[in-house]
Amino acid sequence: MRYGKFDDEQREYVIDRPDTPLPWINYLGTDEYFGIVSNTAGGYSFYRDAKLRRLTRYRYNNAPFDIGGRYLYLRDDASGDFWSPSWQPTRSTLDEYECRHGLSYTRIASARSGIRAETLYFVPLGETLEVWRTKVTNERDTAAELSLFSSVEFCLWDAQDDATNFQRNFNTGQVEVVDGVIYHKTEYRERRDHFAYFACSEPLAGFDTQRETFLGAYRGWDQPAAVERGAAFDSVANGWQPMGSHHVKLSLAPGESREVIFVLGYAENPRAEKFDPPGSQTVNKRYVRPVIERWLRPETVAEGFAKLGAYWERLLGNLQVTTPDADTDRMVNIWNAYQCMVTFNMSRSASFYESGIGRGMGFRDSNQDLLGFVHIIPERARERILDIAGTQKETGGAYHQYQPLTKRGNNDIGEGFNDDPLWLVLGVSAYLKETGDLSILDAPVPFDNAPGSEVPLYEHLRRSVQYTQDRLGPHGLPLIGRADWNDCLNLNCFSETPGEPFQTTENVSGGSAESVFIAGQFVLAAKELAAIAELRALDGEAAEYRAAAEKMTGVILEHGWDGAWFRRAYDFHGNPIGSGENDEGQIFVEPQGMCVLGGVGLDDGLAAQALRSVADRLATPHGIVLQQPAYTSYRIELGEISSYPPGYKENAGIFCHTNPWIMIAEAMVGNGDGAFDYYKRINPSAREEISELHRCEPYVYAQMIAGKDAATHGEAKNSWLTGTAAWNFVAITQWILGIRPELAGLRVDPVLPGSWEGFRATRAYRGATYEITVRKPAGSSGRVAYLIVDGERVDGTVVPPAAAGKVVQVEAVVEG
Ligand code: BGC
Ligand code: IFM
Repeated sequence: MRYGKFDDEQREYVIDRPDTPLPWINYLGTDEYFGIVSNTAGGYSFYRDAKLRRLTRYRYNNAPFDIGGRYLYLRDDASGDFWSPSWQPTRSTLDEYECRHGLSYTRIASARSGIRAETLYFVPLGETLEVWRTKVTNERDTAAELSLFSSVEFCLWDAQDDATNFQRNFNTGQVEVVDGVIYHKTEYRERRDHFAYFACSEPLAGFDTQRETFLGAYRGWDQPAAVERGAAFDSVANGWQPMGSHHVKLSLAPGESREVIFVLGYAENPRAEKFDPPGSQTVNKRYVRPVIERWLRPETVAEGFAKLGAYWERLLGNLQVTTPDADTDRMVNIWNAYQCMVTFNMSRSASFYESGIGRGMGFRDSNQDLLGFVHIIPERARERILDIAGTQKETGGAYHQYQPLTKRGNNDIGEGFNDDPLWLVLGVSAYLKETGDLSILDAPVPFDNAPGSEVPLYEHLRRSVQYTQDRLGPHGLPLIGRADWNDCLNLNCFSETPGEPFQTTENVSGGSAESVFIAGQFVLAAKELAAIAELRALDGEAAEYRAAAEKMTGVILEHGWDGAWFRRAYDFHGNPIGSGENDEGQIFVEPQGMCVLGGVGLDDGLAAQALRSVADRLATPHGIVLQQPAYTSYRIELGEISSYPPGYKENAGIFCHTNPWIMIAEAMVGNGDGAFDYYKRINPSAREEISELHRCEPYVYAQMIAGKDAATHGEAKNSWLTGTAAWNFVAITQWILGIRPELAGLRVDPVLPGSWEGFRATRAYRGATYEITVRKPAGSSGRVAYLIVDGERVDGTVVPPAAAGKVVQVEAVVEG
């Protein structure tokens, strides 16, 4: 069953009923000011940092699940009937409803008893504000006297403190209302810097800024007293819960429409003025009034919205494909690319499953996200790499996560995830392959953001690899530390006295447990770094990295191969994990993917054998589960993985992030049908028909789909902020479609499903545009025999970089 449809032409997903199985969300903002918006206008906004600069309040895990947002109320002043045009929060019956989630904007339209309302929400490029443009139309044949109320609940900036520190926060809230603009100025007393504003284009009949006055005691957002009685209270908040609501009266003749614009924004005083003697506690409106006035004008809004459209047109234009498969086309051309950009902006901080206070940027996560957006915004990828690398420690270790505003590690999560440093090598390598910009390697980058500690970025890469080499365990495999990619595989949670649980922070990251996954990742990263070293004419160093990769390959084959698949790890006591010797958790997906990506087992058939084991033991119609058999009870020596019930998350859920590793591995062994089959199993668009089971948005990937051991097999969770986005993008575009940037140029080496007769693509690459046509006889599973580049036959599959501005015609010919 579907809850809407794709409108590929408009690049929108159109939701046609408000009661989706879960809130189906979208993101507003592209730069510094961001918002999350659900299909019923739920969600919140923040400036740069979802934890430290939260503009509006949102209570997660509520009942209903999604309550709190950018709500409007319409009231028929003749009858007293009122409703929410976005359905929530009144949930009154709507005669019509449609939500269109587009690229950084959302449009919610509805009609009830002859009154139509359509609201467009977006954040203009380069501004720190959001616009709500509402058009109300009277479709009756009689005049309508209406009231329109807006509402937002302000968050007192630090979202974590806001949600917990009530003894203080019930006293600090302050607002100011001047000329119809509501200023939220909590914290302004002490800092004189940031504040929020909420403005409306129409003359006001009234306003409210105190939540309990607006709602009325013991009432919720579904029944605000001001709306019910048809008149605001003009309340001014002193403490408690500052909010913003405008009351506008609309008299509409039959057929008449009126456009009302609301602007919610964030402002900072120029730095010099923050330190002026406070004098007045009145917010400094000098800078912000002109901005407000400009954005309350319909022409500014129309122009701003058009610019946003052009921005996305440009970004997505960097890669467009036409294949025989509609699910592939819309994910590659629109939604998967868009999701990659959202992960660039959000990392793992703010979604409907990430509260915006738990995590910020992830060293591991953001480096992987890069793989999905580097071709879209290479200049910002460069900045991001330098930003991430600047948090690395001298040891090569890294803060696992850090706050974007402070660049400091958050939640005391320091080093110890021993895969972290290697992702930097893979991120930088992807950047170099895309851009050819070797200068980044010489960019000075500090350690732990300490001034004066700068070394060239290249040195950070060396330390990343050295970090693994300095931490090898009893079998010569890399020590896992607290965990590797699989956060929940905590193999150093040993028990000193058998049978008695014993766990401290120190021994979680110390200890002798080893990871075959990191070994595979090391082989991959060391080879990539060797190629980079060669570009710097450091041939001796390159040879050392290649030798290290080869040596680690040997260790994997000796201690990491279980007979028919790669083992996962060795625990603290030296017992294998992910082995036929285990009663549960005999085979894990991650090392099958990462070892093959590193090239291990490609020459001797072991890779193909590992992939057969994946197909036999881990694949389900909904995707590939993380491991089997699932752990049926908690095991201290394995840690968090076994805390999940079977079939969920890392305990044998379909952890979608890992699936593209297998797609890539299948492509590497030349199995196009297998790779594409796995791709389709988790492609959200291909799952649209089963939305009642899948439950999450059909336009973006979710982190997890419940595995075969779960009662809800096939149900997705944790949509949007997941490395799944980047890796699926890499799998489909670079390995299945085979358009793969390399240091030497753009490789075109597809591994396609047998039934395809080819495809077409336009790819921007290092300033030139490549018009690519792949021709293949149906039924063949062959590879490209040769390329024709601008009419000339080229042997091999690499197109050398062309001069910037050139349009290059590439034809790739697969023979039968
Ligand atoms: C989750 C993991 C996640 C980790 C992050 C765990 O509780 O289950 O999926 O990666 O937290 O630290
Ligand atoms: O690798 C992690 C990621 O960093 C956060 N989400 C879960 C993954 C697997 O544990």
